[in-house]
Amino acid sequence: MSGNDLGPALATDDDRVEPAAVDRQAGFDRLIAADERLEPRDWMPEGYRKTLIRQIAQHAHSEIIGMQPEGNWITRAPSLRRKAILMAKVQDEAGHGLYLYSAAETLGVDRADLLDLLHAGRQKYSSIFNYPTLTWADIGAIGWLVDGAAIVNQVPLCRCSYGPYARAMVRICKEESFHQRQGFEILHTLSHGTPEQHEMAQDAVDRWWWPSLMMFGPPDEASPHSAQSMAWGIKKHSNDELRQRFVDMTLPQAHVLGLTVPDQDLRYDEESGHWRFGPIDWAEFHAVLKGQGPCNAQRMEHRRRAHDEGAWVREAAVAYAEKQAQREASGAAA
Ligand code: BYC
Repeated sequence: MSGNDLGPALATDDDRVEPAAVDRQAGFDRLIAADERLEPRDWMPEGYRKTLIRQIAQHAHSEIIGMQPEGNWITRAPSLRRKAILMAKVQDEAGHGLYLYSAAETLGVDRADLLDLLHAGRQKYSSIFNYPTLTWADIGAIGWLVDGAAIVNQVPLCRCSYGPYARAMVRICKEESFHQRQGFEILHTLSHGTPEQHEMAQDAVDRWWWPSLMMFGPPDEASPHSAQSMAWGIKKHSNDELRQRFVDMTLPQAHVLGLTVPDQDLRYDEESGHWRFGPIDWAEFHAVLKGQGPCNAQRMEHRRRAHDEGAWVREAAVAYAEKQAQREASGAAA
């Protein structure tokens, strides 16, 4: 007897699952095509979820490791005003880490596990934080260049396809704008101060310029994740596009500061309206990613130690939450 003799084939379990999966994928594709936001309750492909966890976790790790180079200058800030501002900025970075770990947790991961991955060297943080802060002017250069690069990279993320990440970025970007201005103001003061102060500002910019350009990631042709992340609306622009936008935005500001950037090949291209810059040392970038930057070992050692020393705070928080839950349960029972 042939199958046809039985009339329409009976639906199997597989047949029933198949249309639902197709519908879910189609729903996801529609949201992405319409440039709408996905929320944690929405179905999403596993690759999309994993990509977001990778990027948001790396971003969160960068925020908390990023507290170290600046924290290095809190006790040595040149005035009470500068100290208060720097402390507020470093606290903001901790807050950014918290929003981002919370955003990652909406994807079904635990913050504690993400931190374990960072400490085991299995998740990355931004290359930029593996450089030392040698003088007070470095605090200005970080604010102006590093936070400036962060803004250019992160403003488009406010419109990314995953709602919790996009919303976290809105607040982070507002705070980053203030950070960038305070860095600019530090450098402006130094640059227009004594010749020694000017020299110190120039030296800091010379050291932070190229690492800031590397923050945007490898060139487009060597960026394995960009194409898929852009198709999913996680990234809105390519690494090279954002790097160019940063250079175009920053060079007029360097002029106002009275400082230069260390690039012999730099020239303004009238036709395109863009600043053309010289080759980036990608060997240095890859070495830093492999753990061979000037401060990788120090940053990780400090982070692990801070984590271990904070164990009692986490234990106390858990004990307190358990006590509250017990009180509520016994209150409800009474
Ligand atoms: N450093 O295919 P690609 C801040 C990795 S916080 C280290 O282009 P993707 C601040 C990349 O992860 C600043 N690793 O990747 C805080 C990937 O490795 P895996 C942090 C880098 O994800 C405190 C591989 O290279 N900002 O501003 O499409 C104080 C291939 O790259 C870097 C964010 O995290 C790097 N620079 O694009 C002050 C923003 N670049 O995962 C300031 C959010 C690339 O395959 N993240 N890699 O092992 C992004 O926008 C994107 O993840 C990136 C990279 C543009 C960074």
